[in-house]
Amino acid sequence: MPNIEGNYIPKKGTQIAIIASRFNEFVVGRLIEGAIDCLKRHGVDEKNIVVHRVPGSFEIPVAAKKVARSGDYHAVICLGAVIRGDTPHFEFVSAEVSKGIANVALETGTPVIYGVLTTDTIEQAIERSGTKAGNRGFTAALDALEMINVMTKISEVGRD
Ligand code: INI
Repeated sequence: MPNIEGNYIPKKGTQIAIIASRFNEFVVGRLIEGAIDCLKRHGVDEKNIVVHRVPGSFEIPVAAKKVARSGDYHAVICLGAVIRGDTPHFEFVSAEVSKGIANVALETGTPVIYGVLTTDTIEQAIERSGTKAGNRGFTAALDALEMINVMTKISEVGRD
């Protein structure tokens, strides 16, 4: 029984959209850098990476949906940082962005990657945006490359 699994090797001309919130810019800016660094180092042409900025994580799904529906991109990488404060706002924003991104992926069939940090503290967010716990932007970009490849392979099964 053959296994189907993706690699991280993009085809020439691979087009990637990044949707990133401005809220918590000091964290999200590092996530964007990590994602672009990963994509370029795996062979994606920088001119084929388009960064779209939205106000906060709550706005990511609607922008991701429009971009995914355009058919112009092979994957959409969503980047944001929702950091718990003293109000229930954290719960609402984090629930909506995660449900929203999942819905966009399912509705459009496009790989839409969840690279939104949801942390209790600013320190945890900093740790996950390029310091001691890695950079979630970089790994979200890896997830995008893998999903593009595996979705292509799934489409190709049985065609020859
Ligand atoms: N947006 C975030 O991306 N992260 C947060 O931590 C956050 N908090 O905690 O308030 C946040 N709020 C803004 C929200 O995403 C919307 O932009 C705003 O409510 C307008 O719809």
